[in-house]
Amino acid sequence: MKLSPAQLAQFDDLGYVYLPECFSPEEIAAIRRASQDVLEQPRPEVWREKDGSPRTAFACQKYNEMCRRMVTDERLVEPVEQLFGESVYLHQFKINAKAAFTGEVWQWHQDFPTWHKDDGMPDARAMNIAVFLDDVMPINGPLMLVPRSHRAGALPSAHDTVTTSYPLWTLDKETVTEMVEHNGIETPVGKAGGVLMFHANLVHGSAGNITPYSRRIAYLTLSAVSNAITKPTRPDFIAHRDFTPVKKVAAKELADFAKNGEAVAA
Ligand SMILES: O=C(O)CCC(=O)C(=O)O
Repeated sequence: MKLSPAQLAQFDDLGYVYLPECFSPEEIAAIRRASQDVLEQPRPEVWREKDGSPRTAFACQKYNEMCRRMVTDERLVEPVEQLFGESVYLHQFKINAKAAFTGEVWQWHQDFPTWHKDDGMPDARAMNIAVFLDDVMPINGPLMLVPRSHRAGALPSAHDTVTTSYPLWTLDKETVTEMVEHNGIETPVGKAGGVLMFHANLVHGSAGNITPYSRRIAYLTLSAVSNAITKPTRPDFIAHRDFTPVKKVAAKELADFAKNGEAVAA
């Protein structure tokens, strides 16, 4: 799946592009079952909020077949290859739960500074591509993006190990205020099955979820192969060390697996 010239222009201008209805309801139902399975597992890759509810399941492509298949799906891989003009490898895969009632905040940040400072990623030639597993609404902790903020490059950040269970290089209030004064805040919302791609230097965050509606999102972080990390300090399940180019497969493969499940796997 390639981005159209209009979508490429939007990505360049705003720093993100939202693609509705990329995955069918049947596929999403199967991915949701997979996410339920991985988020419930008591393993070091599954991080929890302070109250014990799941926050993030990292590297679930290594312990769930549906997640493994998502990593190679052409709908997710091809647009990123197109933007970088080369093959990509998987830097990270995660499912963020943002659970009903208890899902906590993601502080304001850009992704690249964390990848650069913690993993030794050379350039902002990587990005998150998010698959909405639930309907993302204005009320259940949607991603909040500051459009055009990617043009500012990597902004000064501080290591926050206190606010949530997940350490992150975050932006201070003054920086966020200045960015927002110029550009505002946008919240791409939409039905489960939509896909959101955003630039590694786009300022973003999300509020807590006190609604009865969970807001699960799966994220592939794909990096240009020429941009492999050089000094990883985080565990392999957070910053992968396998820089093999992802070999994309046709969307039909995942659709068939969602339909026939174990029969196909066997
Ligand atoms: O899922 C969210 O609300 C935010 C996740 C995020 O910003 C990240 O993983 O960098």
